[in-house]
Amino acid sequence: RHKFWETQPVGQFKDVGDPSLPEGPIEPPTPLSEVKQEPYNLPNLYEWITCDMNSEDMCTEVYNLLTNNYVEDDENMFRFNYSKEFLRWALHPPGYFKSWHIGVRVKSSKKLVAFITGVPARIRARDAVVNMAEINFLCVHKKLRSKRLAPVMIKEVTRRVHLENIWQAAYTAGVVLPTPISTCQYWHRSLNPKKLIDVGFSRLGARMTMSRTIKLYKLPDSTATPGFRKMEPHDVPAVTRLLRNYLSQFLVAPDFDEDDVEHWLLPRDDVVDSYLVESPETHETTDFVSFYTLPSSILGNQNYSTLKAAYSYYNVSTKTPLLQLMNDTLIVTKRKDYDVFNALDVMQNESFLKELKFGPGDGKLHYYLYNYRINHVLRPSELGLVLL
Ligand code: YNC
Ligand code: MG
Repeated sequence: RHKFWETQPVGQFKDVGDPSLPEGPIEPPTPLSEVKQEPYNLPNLYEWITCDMNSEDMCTEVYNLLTNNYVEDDENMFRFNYSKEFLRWALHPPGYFKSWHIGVRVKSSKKLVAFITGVPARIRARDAVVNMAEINFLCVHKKLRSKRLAPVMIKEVTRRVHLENIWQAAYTAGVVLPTPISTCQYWHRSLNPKKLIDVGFSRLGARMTMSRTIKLYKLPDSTATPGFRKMEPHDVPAVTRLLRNYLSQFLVAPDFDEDDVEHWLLPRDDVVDSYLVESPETHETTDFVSFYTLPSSILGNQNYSTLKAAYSYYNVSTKTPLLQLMNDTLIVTKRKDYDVFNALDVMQNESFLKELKFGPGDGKLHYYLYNYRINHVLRPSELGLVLL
């Protein structure tokens, strides 16, 4: 059934729920000298390239490939439209390897037709902190689909990850593969319901008028929590402490140090935003929220071309109730003119989704680990990881 995935060191369907299998690496590392030194073969018309995302031209080529060929919803109404600035951020964390940013070109025309990336991350599974690659942005041009190019892309990124002496990976996908460590769901909070209905993202509820719907989703103009403010560079140590402590409760979560927090969480315009609560009395940092910006192209609508979406990232509440923090976050995103706020049901997100008028999306997001077995399927609330 899965001609490629059956050959890979991943949990197989026949093994799901077998408690006799040990947790941890499925295969031991091989000596680096035994890792294949040459790239995998591509069909003759194509060639591998390593993408320098600091080059404006390269970044534009990748941006164009993804803008036209990356992930769509089931009804092909929307397609992710990651910005160039976002791609640069996502691909340049501390210790990144340029060799893990992989493209495929047509030899004759030099046209970029496929892409896959990895970035290094320390991910904790129960008590073990494991050096992993986070694999993302796998994309094959629409005209080259179903030709078994994806398995070659995956084997090549795996080879290049192995060359850095890293043997595990984490990734998410909308499709079911062998085998998810967890299956999560997106929830959507309308900020601009009229536009969302006009473009077919949402539908007018039964017995609802447009004006009642607009009223239902209305938000106050200003945030409610005293001391709620944007994160600044000097906050990195306090946020790192807060986040490390918070993430320690989940079964699978990133192991962030200060350099990671500086990269992944310091605000960057239209890429990632973070806010925290600094207690007006003690000046302690007690709570934290963050979201990233990922617009979607609206396919074939006369009036609108992009949907501006914010995605919940990492949130921590110790003093301010999470519900209130997230309501303040909705207020911030509404003020910044986002159309919708999206959140997965991971971590403690379930505790605010319904109350804050999020509705469940269709389609699931499956989380996977490569060459690492977890012995039971995690509930989304046991997962402390958000991939971009
Ligand atoms: C997918 N999303 O099952 P079997 S997510 C992994 N992730 O293999 P072909 C996928 N595998 O079942 P196409 C996959 N989608 O026969 C399909 N597959 O064993 C498997 N879409 O290959 C599939 N981006 O080339 C099958 O399929 C085999 O031409 C079929 O290409 C697939 O980034 C794709 O959704 C997704 O661009 C490239 O459809 C194409 O259809 C496309 O004939 C739109 O492939 C964009 C899209 C995927 C977003 C993502 C995470 C990717 C993770 C990859 C796995 C990483 C493993 C760890 C590696 C490092 C290890 C270390 C150490
Ligand atoms: Mg293909």
